[in-house]
Amino acid sequence: MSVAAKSPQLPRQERTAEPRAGHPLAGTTMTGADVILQVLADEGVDTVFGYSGGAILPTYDAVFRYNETRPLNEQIRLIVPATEQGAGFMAAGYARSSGKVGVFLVTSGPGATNSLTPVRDCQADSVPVVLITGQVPRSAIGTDAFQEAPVFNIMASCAKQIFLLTDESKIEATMRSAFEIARSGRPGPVVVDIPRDVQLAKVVFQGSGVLPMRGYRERLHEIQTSRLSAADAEAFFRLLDESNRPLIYAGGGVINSGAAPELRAFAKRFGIPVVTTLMGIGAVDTTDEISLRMLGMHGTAFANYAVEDCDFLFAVGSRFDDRVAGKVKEFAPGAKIAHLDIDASEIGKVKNVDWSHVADAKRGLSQLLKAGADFKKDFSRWRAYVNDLKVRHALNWNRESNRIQAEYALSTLNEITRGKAIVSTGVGQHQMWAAQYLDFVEARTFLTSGSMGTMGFGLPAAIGAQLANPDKLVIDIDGDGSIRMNLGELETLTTYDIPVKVLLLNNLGDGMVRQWQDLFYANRYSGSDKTLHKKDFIKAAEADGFKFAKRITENDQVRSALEEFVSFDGPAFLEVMIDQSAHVYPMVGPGMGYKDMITGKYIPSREKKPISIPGEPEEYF
Ligand SMILES: Cc1ncc(C[n+]2csc(CCOP(=O)(O)OP(=O)(O)O)c2C)c(N)n1
Ligand SMILES: [Mg+2]
Repeated sequence: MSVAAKSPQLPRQERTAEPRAGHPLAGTTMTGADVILQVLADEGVDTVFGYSGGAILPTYDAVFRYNETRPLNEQIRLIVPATEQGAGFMAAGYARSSGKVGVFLVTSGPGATNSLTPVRDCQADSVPVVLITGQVPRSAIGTDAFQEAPVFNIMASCAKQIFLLTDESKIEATMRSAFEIARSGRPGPVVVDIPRDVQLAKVVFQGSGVLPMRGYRERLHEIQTSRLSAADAEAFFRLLDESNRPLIYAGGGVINSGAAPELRAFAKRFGIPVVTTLMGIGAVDTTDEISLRMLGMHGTAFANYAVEDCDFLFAVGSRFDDRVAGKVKEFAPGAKIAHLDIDASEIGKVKNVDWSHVADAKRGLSQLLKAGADFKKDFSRWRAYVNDLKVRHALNWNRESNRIQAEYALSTLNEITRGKAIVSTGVGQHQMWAAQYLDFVEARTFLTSGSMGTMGFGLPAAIGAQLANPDKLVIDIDGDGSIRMNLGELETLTTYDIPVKVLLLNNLGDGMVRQWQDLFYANRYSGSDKTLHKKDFIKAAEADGFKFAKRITENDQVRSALEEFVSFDGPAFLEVMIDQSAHVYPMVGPGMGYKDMITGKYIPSREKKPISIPGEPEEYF
């Protein structure tokens, strides 16, 4: 019998990650695998995503035994995906939507290598996860043993930290430290590689203790206690005072540090409009007047014009990446720049700045709010100006076509969900349209693979998010190419009866690739057209046990189908056949400045631009 709860929606006990004084099990002798489980329990883990195999079997057995003696609401729920990549993205979706550390547990060799993509994805987007990989026994390491892979070497270049646990007496401290490292500072993935015989070894459980890691903790302490000097505070408010057109550019760091309330308070207090990165979506309520939505390659025209026009740009938890500042010299050309970030190595990495402060966004913004208590300057003319930009250059699409436009489907969905749903996405046009057309009232409600841009992220991430948020509406907005990559996870949804809603925007191909081929490769659709592909997604969903699986092809079906889909009690699958030839606009071409942004046919541009982007594209995706 599986220990995976058939009904994962049962209320879970609130678990805390507080270190315990006098652990009840301290002094007990147990196997390494039991120690792993006990640390997971102590860390407040309620769900583990994972796939079993020889080298991790002792730990899977420990999961079974741990749960066997406990009531359902105290068990560590085990969710078995179709592939380890799925498990990793489920853990990531769990972590991104809840702020808690996501955990996945896989076997050696192929289990570990299948986990690499989510590990790199979590590192690139600063997502806290712990991956436990089984390894071949110590005596076999380096012999090309069955299912051996050099996990340490592979993961070392992709994870925030990797441990190869060769000493059973360090299992407990290493596991606790893995959680500490994953969630502290700039969050990220930590991999613990544990040989099979180490899992089986007997050790005495201590009930507390972490690895020394002096340097790491000292750096952390410095950041956690960093002060904003009077001189730095004064310099910041001098820049703000000299400015007439200030703008906040908020990134994923705001979400990660739980600083959305502080950012909102800061923006309101000083009356400064906010643009966010893809990762920063939800840092401010997108329906708020202060929000100019997303900037960058497919940002709103009004956000990008505001960046062009601002004279002071305050970057918070954002890093001037190439999807935002494709042409660094031309990014925010007229602005003085201030940068608040937890990671000192991000300051000045891409763009020289006039002011900087290393702190987590929550702390840094609180410090600035306090320091600026007496600051007074009226930016209402600038706000009126950007509000005008919003009206003049509003998002818009082809409303004449009789083919369904993704923008129409998403706007209609937005009218139904009103920014309250948790949304995950694949990667491609549908991802950008979701970022543009959906509202997000709260932080941690838009889950997307930002930096890596990993197709296949959406479906497993939605599963993880739903398990972390059983009472919320969770929607995976996916593309036909992206969903194919982890289509096996449809069955995971129905197996565990997880009520995720899967909205497939099917344009019969890799739309974003096609868009670039239209713009830069003279419409040569090399490898991107899937018109002749045979997949019947509805049959696939039905075969996997979906009770709601529908396809729509006409505009007049959109609203009622979406309403039915969203309110369906249980997993639901809706395929919307959308216009294959549509492009995402606005678009700032790769390596281009915002002044070269093209807004397409339906969004008014303030400059006359050629319809296509001249110059050689760079291979970015
Ligand atoms: C794993 C992976 N392989 C390749 C790519 C390159 N890529 C970016 S978008 C895209 C097309 C995505 O197609 P689909 O999911 O159907 O989304 P659409 O653009 O059609 O909305 C591709 C192939 C990627 N981002 N990730
Ligand atoms: Mg597609």
